[in-house]
Amino acid sequence: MAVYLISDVHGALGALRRLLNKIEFRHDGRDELYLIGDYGDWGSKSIETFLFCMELSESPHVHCLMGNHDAMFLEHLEKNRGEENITWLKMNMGSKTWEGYKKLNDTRKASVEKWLKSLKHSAEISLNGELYMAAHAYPYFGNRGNLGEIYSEYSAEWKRMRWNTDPFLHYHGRKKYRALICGHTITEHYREQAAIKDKYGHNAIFFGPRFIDIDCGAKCFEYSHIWKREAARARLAALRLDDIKEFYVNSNRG
Ligand SMILES: [Mn+2]
Repeated sequence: MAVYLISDVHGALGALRRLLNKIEFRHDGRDELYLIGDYGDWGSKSIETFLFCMELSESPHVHCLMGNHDAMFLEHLEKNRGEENITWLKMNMGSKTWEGYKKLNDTRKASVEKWLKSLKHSAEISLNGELYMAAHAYPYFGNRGNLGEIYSEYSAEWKRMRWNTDPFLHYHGRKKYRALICGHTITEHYREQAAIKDKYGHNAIFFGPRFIDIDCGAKCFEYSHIWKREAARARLAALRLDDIKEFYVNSNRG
């Protein structure tokens, strides 16, 4: 058995398919897959990625978590239907997801909404006597001392970590988890903060003190000359938790 984690596909469906082939994911129950949020927005195949992941997660061995982009999509469906939610549609590139969604028939629309509502914010992974937590971003425990007072649950959950953050610092049971596996922040961010040398010449999985960030910037498509450098570094990554093996596919063409 092997446990794989992938995050922040952001509409790069071709890359996701290539990555699943590369890791030779076995759908027969011998492997487990955690997709830890942000399925759409940015990439051209946004709604298609949602539908693909929905279908994958019909298997009891595929577990999908909620990302901040998925939460914005759901919020738009629940509260802003028919109105412009500029934060999601424009600032977070949600318009592609929304345009794709509007073209679906009513049954599919309902199943997407139902699926979004069903997504959990975190999962526990037990492997070889160790316990890990998977969450899209910062885990929120509701008892985080000062942080719990300062931030609402919503903003605490989507908070960004720094390279030397212990995400379990304020958690009563901090000995419980070996590490958090998350996405949400493109790992180049930490590399620059921590002045870490470029391991591969492209974005790579970042290993923090008690967290592993696997968002390697698959959302960075070459929209313009401004994004050229980011697109060249963009990868979709998978982490095999059993032996901490890293897998990458180039994602800059979607
Ligand atoms: Mn993201």
